[in-house]
Amino acid sequence: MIEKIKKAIEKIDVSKKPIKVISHFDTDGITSAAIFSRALQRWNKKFSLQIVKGLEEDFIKSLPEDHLLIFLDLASGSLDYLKEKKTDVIILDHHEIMQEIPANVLMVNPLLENHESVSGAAICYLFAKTLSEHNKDLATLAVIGMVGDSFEKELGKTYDEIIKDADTTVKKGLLLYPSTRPLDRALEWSSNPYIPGVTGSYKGVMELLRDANIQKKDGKFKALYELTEEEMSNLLTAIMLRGANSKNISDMIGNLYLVKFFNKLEDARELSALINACSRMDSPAVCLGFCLGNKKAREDAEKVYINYKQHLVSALKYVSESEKIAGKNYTIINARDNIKDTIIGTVASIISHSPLYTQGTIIVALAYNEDKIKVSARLAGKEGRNVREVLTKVVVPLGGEVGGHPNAAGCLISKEQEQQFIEELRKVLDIELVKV
Ligand SMILES: [Mn+2]
Repeated sequence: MIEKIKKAIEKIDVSKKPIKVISHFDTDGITSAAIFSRALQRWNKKFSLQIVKGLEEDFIKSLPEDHLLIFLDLASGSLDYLKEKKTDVIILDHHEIMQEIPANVLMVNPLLENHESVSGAAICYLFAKTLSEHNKDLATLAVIGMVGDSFEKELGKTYDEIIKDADTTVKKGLLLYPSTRPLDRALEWSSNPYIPGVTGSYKGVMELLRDANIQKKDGKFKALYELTEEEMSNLLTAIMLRGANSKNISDMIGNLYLVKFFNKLEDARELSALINACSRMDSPAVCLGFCLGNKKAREDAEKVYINYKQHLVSALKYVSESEKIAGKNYTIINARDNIKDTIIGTVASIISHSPLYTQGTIIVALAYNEDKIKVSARLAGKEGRNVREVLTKVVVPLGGEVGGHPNAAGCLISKEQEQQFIEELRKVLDIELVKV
């Protein structure tokens, strides 16, 4: 992959056109954009940057052809549209390549050359480091992108190098964040995992810590990463007894990644959650500034993060109180303008883990996005129907496309199709039920 990166560097260096960089709005995309733009800046290259939710055909059509176009953490699935552009295109991405690579596109993608799988931010980091060893300070952002896209489960050589470059402390423990803050606060705010009776209840937190035999020291609780092995194991047992997310023990144990950020020890998962939150609250510029070490952006980002958590809580409250369309094995929640399209997927995920829905229930949630509707489908529990297939059956005849996985999928439909979509969806869900 380094050979391809060198080609990209050469192409950027000789190009006479101004550079336009386009990146994805999730944590991996934002950290990719931060690494890449800092590297270009240090290289004295002029560029503009845009953060997008996705690549629609019309958007690609509107991109200027008198620019060199560079895509980060997306575009591997949009090659047929990019083929039509009368300009050079460079893609640094890790998603599946859906069409043939056109002549005007230089693709840097680990899937293309049997490279270990890495996130977009890791590819951008390799680009930056190949440009100059001085860019090694950007490795921390690549670690945040890694946990943002959940790449930390099986790490290969590239990540060993990145983790070392970032001076990361890796510690085995309970996957609860932020692991660097007093335990009582981390537990009270924990939505992933959601711990029944504990999340959102300080009284519940105190009972849990008492059961785990963890006491205050010098007036405050230790942070998770400071716990002894015995304390960690007691805490895990106490959480399991409360039926958290009905996840099994192995899912709740993993590596904590502690990095230095703004000269403080921080949990990479918490930084990832904060960046993700800002972007979803329509403040991508704030989290980009945060990633680049801007103090004012940091203050703003923390405010937006609190706002996001409150927004999520009220969205969950809305769902619990609103009228739903319920069938035997499914629930459809049409939130319209009551929940932001950018968090509807998160809301659907959280409720699919809640004990209110039995294993195998399909949850479909809809939220408006201007003249479109964002649809998110989730399967409660681990076994049941393939929700991507269910959505595909409904959406393809309406002219849409479905992305995702068998247990979590989504799509975009137009607002005019709202009623038709819901009717067709109910038909498909009811018919599927008869078959079962
Ligand atoms: Mn990514």
